[in-house]
Amino acid sequence: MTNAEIARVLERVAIRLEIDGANVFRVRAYKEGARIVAEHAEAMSAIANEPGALEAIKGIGKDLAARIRDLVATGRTDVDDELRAKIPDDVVDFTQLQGLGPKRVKTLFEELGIRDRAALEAAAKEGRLRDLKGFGEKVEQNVLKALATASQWAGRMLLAGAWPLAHALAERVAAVKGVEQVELAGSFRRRKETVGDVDVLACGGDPETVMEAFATHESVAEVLGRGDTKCSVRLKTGLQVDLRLVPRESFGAALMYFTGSKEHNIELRKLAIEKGWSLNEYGLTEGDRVIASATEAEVYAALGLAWIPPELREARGEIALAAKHALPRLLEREDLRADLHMHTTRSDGKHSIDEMVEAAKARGHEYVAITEHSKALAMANGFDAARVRQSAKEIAAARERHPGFPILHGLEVDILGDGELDLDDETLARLDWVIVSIHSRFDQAPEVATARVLKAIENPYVHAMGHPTGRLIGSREPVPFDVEQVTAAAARLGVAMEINASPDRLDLSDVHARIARANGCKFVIDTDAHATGQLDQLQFGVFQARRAGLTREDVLNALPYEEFLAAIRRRP
Ligand code: DGT
Ligand code: CA
Ligand code: CA
Ligand code: ZN
Repeated sequence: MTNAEIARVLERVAIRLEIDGANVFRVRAYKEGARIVAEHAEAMSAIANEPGALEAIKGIGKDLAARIRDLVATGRTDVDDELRAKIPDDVVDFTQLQGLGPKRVKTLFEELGIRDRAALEAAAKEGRLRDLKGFGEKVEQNVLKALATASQWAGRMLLAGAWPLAHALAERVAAVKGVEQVELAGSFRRRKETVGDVDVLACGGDPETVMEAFATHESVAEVLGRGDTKCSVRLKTGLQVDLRLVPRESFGAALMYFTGSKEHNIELRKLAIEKGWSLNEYGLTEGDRVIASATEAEVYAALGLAWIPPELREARGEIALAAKHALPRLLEREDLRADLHMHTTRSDGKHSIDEMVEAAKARGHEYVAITEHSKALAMANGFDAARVRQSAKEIAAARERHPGFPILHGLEVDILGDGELDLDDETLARLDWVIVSIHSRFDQAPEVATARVLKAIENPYVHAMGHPTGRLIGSREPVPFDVEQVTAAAARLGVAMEINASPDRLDLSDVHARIARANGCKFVIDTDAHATGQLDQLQFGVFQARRAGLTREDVLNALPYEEFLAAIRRRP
């Protein structure tokens, strides 16, 4: 088992323990253990047999170490087996639904005996949730909404979740003797925020050996089908992966076809037909004559088009731009010089200012902003005015320890329900970098939400809007404010829109960011990291930016520090 797989088991044990009413310390130990394993650099499987090696990791005690050894050795552990026999998978998944934490799920499970999604939906529709202790009519409605949202995403996985699995399988195939090319195609290559399945293409090598290497990878749970040119597997995480072996002379055409999107392919095929040709996964042809097939660039060129980056292949006008050779030069990870949204132990982060700064430097950043929460998020130790004054001293001290590396004193200030900000202007004026975010009242009517956000960004001390719509992929719909109106106002006011790189946020979405760009907004792409490892997630924000057609010029944290300071919103 990989660290991610072990972490997932521990995480689900923690949730089941909580539903089961176990001691809070035990629950916390498993939760912490899951996080530590997920973020640990060495593979658990590599060190499990070294006496004392697991126990030596901070946060892993004797009990957890034994569980991890079980998982490494057999893929199972008895505490998990026992809890699974008691509490079904669906019930664990309920805790991911907006408005249902382990406490409420425990009530549903114990009082109503709800064991699966259908039963939950039925109970909510029949009005049987509202009278439960700690529920009410609002929670009941939210459960119905959350179920609808979740079913829309059912069967899909976050790109970031599929990322290590897909790469591991591709590497395994690439290592087979004779294999010449391997590419991850489909929505994965288009860097869509979620993927239905992963499509791997390869050429070269002995088909039997290639398929065998793929089908026997340790992450595979089940082989769904296997032939000479195609093999489909389901991984232990539930993700389906298809491998196709294609002829080397038509690898480019196959890569284009299986990268999609389907809508993009259809437009391309129309273009080919207009020229009296045909286009499929084997090539661009005129009768028996092959016009182009070996590389994507050749096929696009033969159609009179510039090569189109996969992130743009969604039939959103990219073909017309490619015909005029006017595609945007999309942003790249290397263009970013800073991360301007991160938390430390001072609010709800896991690492200190120094640890975050060092980690940011190690990732090549030239400056950062430290942005704790404001007081409305009491559970996250949000800052009040006095705490901001003290924070200024802490940041000044940190600057002394990191000469030549600018640290902006920032804050992520809550937008209250009525559009007021959580802190007064005098306090905001002390900060170098003010992000405003919505962390409450996600269920307002569109007009109310629009007025709320407009009021918030009118405040002259605001520099950027953090995870603007508040959506959580698979569990929470965006706050329904009018994106056209808000982004037009933001552009006029000089308030940047964030593309939050956290894999389950990716907020603004590609579609919303396109609207914002068309309205003239500037952007920041930030991780919102709550731990050093999460600073690596910046790439997922870059992918989303590319899908929105953003260039370096659109993004404030692509600027060198001095230019960044000159470009952010002017204050009174
Ligand atoms: P997914 O897996 O739902 O996240 O999305 P995709 O885009 O990866 O879709 P998938 O896996 O069904 O197929 C991979 C690519 O193969 C797709 O992007 C385009 C191509 N493709 C599949 N079916 C068709 C089709 O019926 N017509 C055309 N033109 N292309 C197709
Ligand atoms: Ca796919
Ligand atoms: Ca597929
Ligand atoms: Zn944040």
